[in-house]
Amino acid sequence: MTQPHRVEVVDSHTGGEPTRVVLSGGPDLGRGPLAQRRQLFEREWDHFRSAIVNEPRGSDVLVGALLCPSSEPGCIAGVIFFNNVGTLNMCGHGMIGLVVTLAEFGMIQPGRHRFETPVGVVEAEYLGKNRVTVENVPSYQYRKNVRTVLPDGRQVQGDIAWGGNWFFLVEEHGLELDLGHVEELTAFTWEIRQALERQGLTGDRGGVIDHIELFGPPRDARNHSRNFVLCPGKAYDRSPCGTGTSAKLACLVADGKLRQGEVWRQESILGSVFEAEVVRILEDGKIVPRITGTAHVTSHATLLLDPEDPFCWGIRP
Ligand code: PYC
Repeated sequence: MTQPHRVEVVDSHTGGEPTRVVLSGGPDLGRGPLAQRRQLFEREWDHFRSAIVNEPRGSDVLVGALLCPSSEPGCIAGVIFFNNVGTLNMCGHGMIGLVVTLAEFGMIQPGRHRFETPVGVVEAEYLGKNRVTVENVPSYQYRKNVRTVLPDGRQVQGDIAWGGNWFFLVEEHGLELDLGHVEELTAFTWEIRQALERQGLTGDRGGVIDHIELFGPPRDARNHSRNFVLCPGKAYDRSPCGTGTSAKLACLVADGKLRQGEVWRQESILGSVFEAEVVRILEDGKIVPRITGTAHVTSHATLLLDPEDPFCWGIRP
């Protein structure tokens, strides 16, 4: 009998959205820029991705974080985030979950730490008491007031923006953003996602718009807005979405609705909150967003990957 391969993971959630950090037992992707190692991970290790986050060990909503050595000077680690259908460019809630995990296991102290991601270096500050501020990659509004047409002829207007992933941000939709309407919200945003693809609408340089974000009034008067975010594999983000909030800030600044240093409190569909602000506006007009949120560790486990198990590599479509 072969021994199962052992993978040490720590699970956490950030405002309700789960992250599973692979501490050991992950593939060795070598050295070199993380963007290249991400491609190798996608090409050769997709079965591992699926084993970690998909059923029967995980679920559609889980985001994985593979810790790697960094190739960038000054970074303490590299991280490749992944989900039920592939890898992510960046992940804000995942970065908050990762930092709280590393702090809880004594691997970092309160203070600032830099991480390499496939789309740039991200600085995170562990503030103590489960709180983390993430200074995300430069974010920008790419196109404003873009119309897409759904199969029933309805037109939906939104902005295309980058916040570490590509987003389509919609203000006018007439839907209630609450948990009682998740099925309707998922169906609507999935239709938008497919319509964008059919019409060849993308981010800069053909970037696939794989996150759809709806906005509405907050439930809590201390907040500025509530959102519903559809993720690439059709799960919705339980947190306010760090990269989505970064994209939102970029649009607010581009539209003259938010200034550098002003705080934007983004509420999720669950009511959990990210506090966000623009810390710098770069010469090319891109913004540097800062997102603060809270994560809690929920488990520390050893996953057993037994190749004789017919579902060892997860349930994949
Ligand atoms: O927080 O950036 C984020 C995120 C992306 C997908 C799920 N969460």
